[in-house]
Amino acid sequence: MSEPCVLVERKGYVALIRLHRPHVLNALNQALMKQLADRMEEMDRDDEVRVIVLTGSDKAFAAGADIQELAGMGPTDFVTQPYFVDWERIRRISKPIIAAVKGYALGGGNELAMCCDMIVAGETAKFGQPEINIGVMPGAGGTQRLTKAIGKAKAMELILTGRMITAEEGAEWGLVNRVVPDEHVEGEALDLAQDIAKKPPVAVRLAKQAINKAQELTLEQGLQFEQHAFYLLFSSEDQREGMQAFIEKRQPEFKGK
Ligand code: CO8
Repeated sequence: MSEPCVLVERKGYVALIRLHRPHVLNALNQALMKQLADRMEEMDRDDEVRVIVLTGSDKAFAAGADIQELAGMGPTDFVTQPYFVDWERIRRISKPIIAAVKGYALGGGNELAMCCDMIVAGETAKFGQPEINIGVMPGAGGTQRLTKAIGKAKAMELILTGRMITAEEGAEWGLVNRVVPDEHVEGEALDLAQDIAKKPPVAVRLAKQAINKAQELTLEQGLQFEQHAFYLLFSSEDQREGMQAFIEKRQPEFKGK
């Protein structure tokens, strides 16, 4: 069995997943990505988990793909192994995922943070796509997600120069939701997660899906998806509970049904 490079803790309805390859700044090798996708799918199926927080260490969320592993690969290895399948599994997780980033989020590390739905960053965190410096370019969504997050001009600059940006710049540019002192990153991400965990879980999952559709579909298709998801929620107990609680002037208690 491969070494555990992903650790999981439960905090009520929140699962905290920690990347754990500290000797290489959490470089993302295939074993780590498979473990991460396995754990995330388990959490996605578990009714006792409503939100996932993904974090790394103080020094690095993740410093990118494992360059030692990449250096030995040929083009067909990406197909035969297959290298990107676990990224696709993570993209399909339906519960909200919050990245809690301290230290470096570079290359595949930044791409992984961008696979998450929100990013809480420490004030000394650094984000970037430095692949250009090692003769390649982003391969796990960097050119697409970064461009959607911060726009073409800034994405060009970051990807073509490989320069890192601070958490503050990331927040100004729309990549990062919140910047907090480093020691509060995990706490802040967990508070945000606990807040979302109190909301009706089915509505949360459908809202996540609908927001992601805004990145992929035309406005007309996106509006149609949104309306169908909205109608569907009227078959849920949580819709009745939410509206009844409002009318009775009490706090709702959502069950995820
Ligand atoms: N891969 C493998 N090992 C790494 C990586 C990495 N990406 N990053 C750091 N390490 C290792 C170092 O080799 C070093 O090991 P050792 O102690 O055995 O020499 C250890 O981690 C500590 O690193 P440093 O001594 O370099 O620490 P510094 O504080 O001096 O520097 C940096 C930190 C700036 C983060 C530096 O380590 C660095 O530049 N790392 C590489 C960053 C990078 O280029 N990332 C992009 C990689 S390519 C990529 O992500 C492609 C994505 C597309 C596919 C995604 C699939 C997963």
